[in-house]
Order: sequence, then structure tokens, then C-alpha cells
Amino acid sequence: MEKPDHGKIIMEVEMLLKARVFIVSLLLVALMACGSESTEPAKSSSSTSSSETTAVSAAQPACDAELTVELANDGPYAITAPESFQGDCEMTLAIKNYAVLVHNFRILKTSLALDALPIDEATAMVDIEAAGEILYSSGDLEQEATETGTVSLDSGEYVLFCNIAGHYQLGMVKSFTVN
Ligand SMILES: [Cu+2]
Repeated sequence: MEKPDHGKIIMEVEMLLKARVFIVSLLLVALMACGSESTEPAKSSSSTSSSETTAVSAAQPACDAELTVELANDGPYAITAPESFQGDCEMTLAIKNYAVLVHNFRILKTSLALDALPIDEATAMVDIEAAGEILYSSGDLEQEATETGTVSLDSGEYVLFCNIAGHYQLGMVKSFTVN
């Protein structure tokens, strides 16, 4: 009883396998035909997905720590912040002004030295156009006012400063390295 059954099963399995090979080859032919027919839609969909990929890679992971910036806490024109910080991530800034005087906060990418930023004589403010590229700009903060923001910085040297008239000249500036 069992022997013929086994033989039958083996034969059936063999037939099934042959049928599968046949079906798979049919499917391959069908797929190849589909592929050559739909060259245009395939192209457009691949460009869509590549732009999505770009968007995804542009959204960086959050940095491990928050960047705390204190304005006029360690002196009337002091900017207190870490000397260096982690880069290639989305940095969360927590800025606070401790003084009665209004202050603000700028992150500048520049090739100029810390003490060599050009000043607009009419306004007594740093001439941003001539100085470089501002990558973060806070609002004007009253005493005890805080601002939270995000910025992604490449590794390199930056200049932190306050651009209320005359404050840069009074030393409200600090170098900052992103690793
Ligand atoms: Cu200031």
C-alpha cells in the first residue's frame, strides 16, 4: 500500500516542480515584457523615489544634546555656550537672555576672523552681507525671554554673536566649533 503511494507522490511532486518551472519562466517572460513596455513610468517613479530619498537623507537625526546659549549671564555682553558641539545632526538651541538689555543671537559661517567682521557704519551692526552666511538668527530677546530653535551645522568653524547695534563691538561674540 505504502510503496505505490510514495511513487505516486514522487511523480506528482516531479510534475508539480516541472509545472512550477514552466510557470516561473512564463512569469519571467511576462515581467520582462512589462518592464520593457513600462520604461517611461518606471523612470518617472524611480525619479520620484530618489527625490523622496533625498528628502529623507536631508532630515538629520537629532543631536545627542541640546545647545544651551546664555546671553549676558556671565557678563553684560557675554555669550555663554560650549566651545564645540556635535555636527551632522539636527541641533536644538535653547537661548535665553539674562539681562535688562535686549540681545539676540546669530550663528555665522565666515572665513573672517572673530574680531574682523565688517560693521555697517550707519547701523553699528555687523554687515551680514559682507560677513558671511547667517545660519541661525533669533528674535530680539527681552530680559528672561527664551527661544528654542533647530539648526543643522556641518563640521567647521562658526562665529556666534549678538547683532544689536554696538554689541559685537563690545565683544558680544564667540567662536564655535562643530565637530
Ligand atoms: Cu547683545
